Amino acid sequence: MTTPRTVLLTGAAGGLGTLMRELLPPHGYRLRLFDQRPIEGEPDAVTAELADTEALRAAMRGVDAVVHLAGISLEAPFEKILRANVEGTYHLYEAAREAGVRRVVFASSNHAVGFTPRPADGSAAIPVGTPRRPDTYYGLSKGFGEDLASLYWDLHGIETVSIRIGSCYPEPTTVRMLSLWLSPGDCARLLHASLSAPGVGHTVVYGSSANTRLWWDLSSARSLGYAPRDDSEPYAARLLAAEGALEPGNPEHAHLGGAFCTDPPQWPH
Ligand code: NAI
Ligand code: 15L
Repeated sequence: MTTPRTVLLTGAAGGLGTLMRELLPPHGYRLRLFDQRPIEGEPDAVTAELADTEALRAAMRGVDAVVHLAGISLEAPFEKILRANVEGTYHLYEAAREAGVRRVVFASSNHAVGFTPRPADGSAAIPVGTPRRPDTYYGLSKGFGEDLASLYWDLHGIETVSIRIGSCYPEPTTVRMLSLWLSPGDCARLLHASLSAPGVGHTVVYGSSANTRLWWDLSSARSLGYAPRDDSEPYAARLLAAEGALEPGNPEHAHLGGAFCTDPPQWPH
């Protein structure tokens, strides 16, 4: 597959979408933007819900690949998750199939495996093949997205890289994030690798920077050509002084998904 040039970026108005609108074009991509919310200063952006199949079909025309970030990104009532993340991702893949788009990058999440016990210091990193243990309906919907991607590869030959993103923000803001942080620059590098690597079929990868305190195995991401440049360690002393170390007896610290396993943050809308 040649490197795609025109990429449909769904969820372009969101936190990650806003960062990637700036950081993906330098890797050689022209972006078509899609979100249910309008984007200031972007008159050509498509403002529509994923449920609007006509708008999705139109947005997909002439596109080489899709980066699918749109959806509910926290916990929400099951019916809302069903509409945005389950049905919405299905509509996205159907529109891609109809338009002949051959590559999707799907924003999965650490919450697809959120109830996986946090590895103790010095123990082996969590492999990408670890059984899914969703911590929320939100995490469950990410597992569905991964399986949908697998189905569309086997049935229709659409390739997907499903990235189980850790925490992608300009800086890590909690001790947990020291292990899961994906810097925005590394996120753009991982998206580029996922868009341009040949023959990915359906590949699941973990998405984080080269953190000293990494909990999971980045080898499947590296096999796509991803070479992370950042490490959360420079933030460690300040965050540990403010919060203290993670405690094995604290339920919020016991699993990969952190507070999503105990008191998940709710989608506000
Ligand atoms: P966000 O909540 O800031 O952005 C999501 C965007 O999707 C919003 O602009 C929203 O308007 C749009 N959206 C939601 N439902 C929609 C629908 N039905 N139709 C059209 N647009 C819809 O989330 P963020 O942080 O930017 O995350 C982007 C993606 O990455 C999400 O899928 C999230 O689950 C995933 N992710 C993000 C992580 C992070 O650290 N930011 C970690 C793991 C996964
Ligand atoms: C996610 O999947 C969420 O979308 C994001 O808001 C963060 O909470 C992130 O996981 C995390 O686990 O830090």
